[in-house]
Amino acid sequence: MDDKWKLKNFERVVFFTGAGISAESGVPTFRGKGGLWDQYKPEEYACQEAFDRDPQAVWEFHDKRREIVAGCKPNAAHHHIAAYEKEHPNTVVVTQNIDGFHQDAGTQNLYEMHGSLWHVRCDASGTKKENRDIPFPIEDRSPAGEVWRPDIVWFGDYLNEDTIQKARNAFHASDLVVIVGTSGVVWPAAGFPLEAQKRGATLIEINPEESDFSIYCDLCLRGPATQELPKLL
Ligand code: BV8
Repeated sequence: MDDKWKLKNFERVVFFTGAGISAESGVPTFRGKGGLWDQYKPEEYACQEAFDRDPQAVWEFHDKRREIVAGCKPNAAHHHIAAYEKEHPNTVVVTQNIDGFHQDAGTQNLYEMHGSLWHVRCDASGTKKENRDIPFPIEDRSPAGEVWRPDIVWFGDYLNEDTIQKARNAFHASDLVVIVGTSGVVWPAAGFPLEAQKRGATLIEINPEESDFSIYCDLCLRGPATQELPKLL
């Protein structure tokens, strides 16, 4: 690989990550073989209507995901990114993942575009809190007497405005976006790397397979994140 792609040639790097960066930790991705959406329909287990209809079933699905994630840990790719940020404090990580592995690996400048498996919220009382119980104590009620909802951005949910704005500013200020382990099919998150490119940023993709980003990328490293990421360091 040409030396020009190495991170040392860039000033302001954004890592944009999806489920693929946690695949080598043992956490299932969404699409592709064995993907989560193969076994569970998001409209039945991961959307506001399903939660309003049957909060118990939605929490059982998310308890299963908590159990899987709790049995896994960040892999070398998460740790490489956290170590790079220690040396280069203006690095930003924008993730679509909800597993918390970037924080566990030590990443500080992080935006979780789709929320967190370890936070719950009540829209009626406008409150949110961290909770790591497995199973989630669904009998606990919020200050408004409601069942706490996973603080996750489901299909049809609006993303958090403040998070979007801060993430967008980071993309617009970047000169390199490293896209790690995402199919690029979910919007509006998928649009951000392209906005960065329009403003002159270089796009590098790390993914064993083609994604919706591939045709836009300046470089595609076709392999697993733990193998390909070190090539940029
Ligand atoms: C919204 C919850 C406003 C979290 C998820 C514009 C155009 C088209 C559609 C829309 C649009 N705007 C809105 C929509 C609708 C919708 C959408 O994007 N639909 C798509 C599917 C067409 N978007 C929304 O609803 C968003 N809300 O826009 O609000 C609004 C409101 C109402 C009406 C209109 C607009 C909310 C989107 C958030 C949805 N939440 N999940 C969770 O449960 O985890 S989606 C889910 O997909 C996850 O969040 C996940 O993060 C996201 C993206 O998936 P990936 O991370 O990319 O994972 P995937 O499995 O797809 O790919 C893994 C990749 O890794 C693969 O490429 C694989 O090859 C690679 N890989 C595998 N192993 C490795 C690897 N890579 C590296 N190393 C490895 N070892």
